[in-house]
Formats: sequence, C-alpha cells, structure tokens
Amino acid sequence: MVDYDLLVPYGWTEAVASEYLPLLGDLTPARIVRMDRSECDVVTPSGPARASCPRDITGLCTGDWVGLDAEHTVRQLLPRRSAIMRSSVSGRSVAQVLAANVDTVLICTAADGDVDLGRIERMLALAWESNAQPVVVLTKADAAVDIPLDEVRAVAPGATVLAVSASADVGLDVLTASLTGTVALIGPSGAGKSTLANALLGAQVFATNAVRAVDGKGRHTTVHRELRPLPGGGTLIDTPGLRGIGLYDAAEGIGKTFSDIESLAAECRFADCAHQTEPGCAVLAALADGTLPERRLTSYRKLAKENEWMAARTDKRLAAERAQAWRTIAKQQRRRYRERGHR
Ligand SMILES: Nc1nc2c(ncn2[C@@H]2O[C@H](COP(=O)(O)OP(=O)(O)OP(=O)(O)O)[C@@H](O)[C@H]2O)c(=O)[nH]1
Ligand SMILES: [Mg+2]
Ligand SMILES: [Zn+2]
Repeated sequence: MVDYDLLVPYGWTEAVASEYLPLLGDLTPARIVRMDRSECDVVTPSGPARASCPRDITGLCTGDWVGLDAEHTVRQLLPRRSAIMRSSVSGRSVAQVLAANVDTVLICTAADGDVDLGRIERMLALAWESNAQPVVVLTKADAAVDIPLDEVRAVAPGATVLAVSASADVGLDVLTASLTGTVALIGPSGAGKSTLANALLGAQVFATNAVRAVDGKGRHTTVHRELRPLPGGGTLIDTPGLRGIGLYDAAEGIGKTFSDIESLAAECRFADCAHQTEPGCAVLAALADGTLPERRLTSYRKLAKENEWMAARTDKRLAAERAQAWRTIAKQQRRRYRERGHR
C-alpha cells in the first residue's frame, strides 16, 4: 500500500486521489514544483525528486500532476482542473501554460506606481478564463500615497480587491483568508510577487529584487515558476514577471471580466446590437449618463477584438496543419498505389 501523506501538503486530497488513481495504473502520482527544459523537480509519495520529461509529453507546467514510471520519467499528464494560458511570446497561435491546477490567482499590481486598469482587466480575463478565482492585490500599500481601491473594484466585478503590504504586514491576514487550494501570483516584474510569496510562506524562499533596477525598465528577478506548500494549507506558485500578456481563446474570461457591459448589452433593443449607433442601446445609454466609463468600453472592445483575431489565426493554423497532414497521407497513398502498379 502506497502512503500518500507526503503529497498532502502539495494538494493531494481524497478528490484528487479518486480522480487520478484509476488513471495511473502502475505509474506513481507526482506534482511538478518546477520545470526546466527536459527535466523537472517533482514531489512524489516518497518525497522530492528529479524527473525527466520525454519529448512526446509537451506543455508540462508547474502545478501539473503527472504519472511517473519506476525510472522517474514522466509518462502521463493527468487532467487539469484549471490552467492559466496566454498566447506564446513568439506571437504564434500557440498557448503557453503559465501555471496548472490553480484555484486562486493573485493579480499583483504595485499601488505606489501607475495602476494600469487596462492591464488589470487583461489579467482578469486570463484568470477568469483559467477557471480559477481571481483576487486583485494592490501591493506595496505602505509606499503608496493614495490607493485607488474604488477604481480597481469598479473594473473587477466578482473579484476581491485588496491592498496589502508585505514589508509592513498590512492586509496579509485578510488576503490569507481569501486563499484556497493552489494560489498563483501573476503580474509585471517588480510588482512585489516574490516578496508577497515569502510573506505568505513565512520564510525567505524566493529571491527578491532588493535593489531598485537602474535601467528603469526593471529586471526580472524570478525566472522560474515554482510551487511551495503554504504553512496554513494549500500551495503557492510564484511566477516570473509578465511582459506581454496575449490572450489565448479567452472569450469567456472577457465576458466575466466585463460582466457589467455584458448585462447592459442584454438590455439593448436589438439582440445583435453592436453598441455603435443603434437606437435603444443600453450600453450607449450608460456611456451617456456616465455610469459606464468610456475607457472601460474601449478596453472591452480592444480585448474582444484581439481575442477574435487570435482565435481566427488559431483556426487557420489548425486548418493548415490538417491540410498538411492530409497532403502527406495522400502522397503516401499515391506512392503505395504506384508501387502496387509496378509490381
Ligand atoms: N515598500 C515596499 N516595497 C516592496 C514591497 N513588496 C516588494 N517591495 C519591493 O519591490 C521590489 C520588487 O519586489 P519583488 O518581490 O522582487 O518583485 P517581483 O514581482 O517578484 O518581480 P519579478 O520576480 O521580477 O517578477 C523589491 O525591491 C521589493 O523590496 C512592499 O510591500 N512594500
Ligand atoms: Mg519575483
Ligand atoms: Zn447596444
């Protein structure tokens, strides 16, 4: 009988066990705590280990549950209950998984800098789409003169918005109380994610950028996505700062982020209202009476358009791949046919 006790601090529960054990056969369950190119750090029922990742299992990510063989090779990626995905940096229509099996996404923005509402909306769309619950965290509250809590709350319907200071221990108990399961920190470089992670972990686990970057652009201090158990239960994933956050197939996430606009749109006279010039448009009416800021509508349109563009490219690429596969098959068939004819 295998003892799974050592996996419990890493998110192994009765529910996880009953879902995964029947799928694993002879393989051992393990959770990826850090990915490298072709190897990863995992935690197994016998403790931490290093595992190799063969090329045929692609897209593995920190937070994934996998099946290992006796040689500590990853043989199986177990079904994800959630995944934070963005379109890959190269701009190709390929998704990059930032973290897997996440329950709570902490969207971090420094309160002492320029609080970019559009970027928060973009990260919210990513978070809602992932199937995890977003919490918007305004960090470095101790250094901020004036924290735009109301403005941020207005762009984050359905999400908790909190101001915290990791260095002055402000708001950390309220934040801790709103965390469940696996928690992932996302946000731009320098937002204070690793500092907050260390505060939540109660130890200096992750390196932080103690010296202010001189080039003004900020240096990426964290380079790996790494998972650690939280002292009060649950796990935490620290991630490197996000430079660009391209949306990948996030129609539902955009809908949830802009649920205020979507419910206004449901009141428009015409079901296919484009909210441009149509009579009886509830969106334009809200714009006119000031209840819907123009910035928010513009942001919604921008993200929706970007998402449609990406979705169209993805479909085109899939179609091209299928066509290519079909050409290969057709070529093989012709060759076989010719070979038979010559015999
Ligand atoms: N005043 C103040 N400074 C903070 C706080 N949290 C973080 N900082 C500072 O902000 C800088 C960046 O912090 P990090 O935690 O390294 O930021 P990060 O988001 O992990 O950055 P990357 O790893 O590059 O993505 C450091 O100089 C921290 O000391 C805070 O609560 N208050
Ligand atoms: Mg960091
Ligand atoms: Zn309308």
